[in-house]
Amino acid sequence: MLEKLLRKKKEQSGTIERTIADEIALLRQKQIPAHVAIIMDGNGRWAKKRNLPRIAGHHEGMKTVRTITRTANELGIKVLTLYAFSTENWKRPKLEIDFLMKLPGEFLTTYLPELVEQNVKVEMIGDFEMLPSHTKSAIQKAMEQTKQNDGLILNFAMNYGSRLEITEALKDISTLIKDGELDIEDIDSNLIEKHLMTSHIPDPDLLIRTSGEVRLSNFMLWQLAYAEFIFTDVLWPDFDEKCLISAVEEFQLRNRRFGSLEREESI
Ligand code: V07
Repeated sequence: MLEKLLRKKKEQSGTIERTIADEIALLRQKQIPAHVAIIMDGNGRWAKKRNLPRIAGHHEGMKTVRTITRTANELGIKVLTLYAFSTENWKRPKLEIDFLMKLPGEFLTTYLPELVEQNVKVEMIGDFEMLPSHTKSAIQKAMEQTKQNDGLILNFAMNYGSRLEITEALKDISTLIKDGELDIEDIDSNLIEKHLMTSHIPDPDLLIRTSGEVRLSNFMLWQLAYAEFIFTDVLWPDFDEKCLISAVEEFQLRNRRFGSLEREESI
């Protein structure tokens, strides 16, 4: 009742302020991107601005992963792929790598119960074997405990690099040809897709990169062929539910311009 009165008052004064829940309900009336992929950049910069060590930024970024996962789920997004660690990131200082490799364990100790409760399924793309064993077991446990869930797929790109992924796919296909199980004529984009790490999920409809950099940095090069790209200056630790909502809003505006045209035909 009080809420209703307050809203009326707001409406009369001309400042209709929608709640996050209202915004989400509105967005859900139009097309929601099935797969959103995010390059979570700007954690180091966030820390530097506050005279904190880089790892403090990574830790704060981990909290954003929780918020954005919850909001993505509420929006009805089916797959959220987050670039957590690239094949290039091994070049960073050892202490920073050691800290980063502890984050999956900490994230899952803190948030796995609520992921289970929210029907989220944890998955991973990337070279799993190269990860430290404590990182591997944390991720394995999360995948195991959420494998029955059929809500949002929270897909972490860990020790992932797109060129490595495509290289591995090429090797797999070549082996099949060498062994006589496949002919060169069988190679088409469908077949190549089947040998990528994302063979069971749709291509991203929307790519978001935070922190003002306008590069793909070896992220899902094949899969992003038709995605909408949104680059924002917001640093990842500051990226909140409103930022995700704005990005989906922007996606819907852009998509509307396609009309009935097929994406591929409208270049
Ligand atoms: C990492 C926090 C987010 C910003 C980007 C860099 C730092 C969550 C995870 C994670 C990964 C796998 C998993 C559960 C959680 C993570 C790394 C870095 C390496 F199963 N955040 N986060 N992993 N950062």
